[in-house]
Amino acid sequence: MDCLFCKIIAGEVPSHKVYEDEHAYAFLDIYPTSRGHTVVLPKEHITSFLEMSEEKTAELFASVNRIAKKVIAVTEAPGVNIGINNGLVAGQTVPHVHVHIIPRYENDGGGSMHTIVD
Ligand code: DGP
Repeated sequence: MDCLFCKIIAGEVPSHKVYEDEHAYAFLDIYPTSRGHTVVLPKEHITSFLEMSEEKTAELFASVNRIAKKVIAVTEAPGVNIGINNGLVAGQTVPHVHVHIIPRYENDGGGSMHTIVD
């Protein structure tokens, strides 16, 4: 499988790993939107969030919840965006489902996630 994120999980491509469990793997985004920007992936290769079962989704988001709490504890960010770019037109650049955890800081210049569709 020629998938960048599968290669990261396998250790064939280096990453700054921040978390790993049975179902999920997380690392720092190479192009961070903010300090502590983390990406969480299911270990099993799947391209679209919309193809995931409720069970797999629950497993992934249990890990996202755990990781987000740790990221916020470490960064002391007062807020966080948690989201998925699903599909090319939505900005998904890597075809392996991944959840962004983006710590947010006072006056960091970013808008809210719905700014784009308002
Ligand atoms: P998205 O645009 O939602 O598909 O986000 C993909 C993210 O993955 C993007 O913010 C940059 C990050 N990324 C892409 N390639 C690499 C890589 O090789 N290493 C790391 N750490 N992050 C990567």
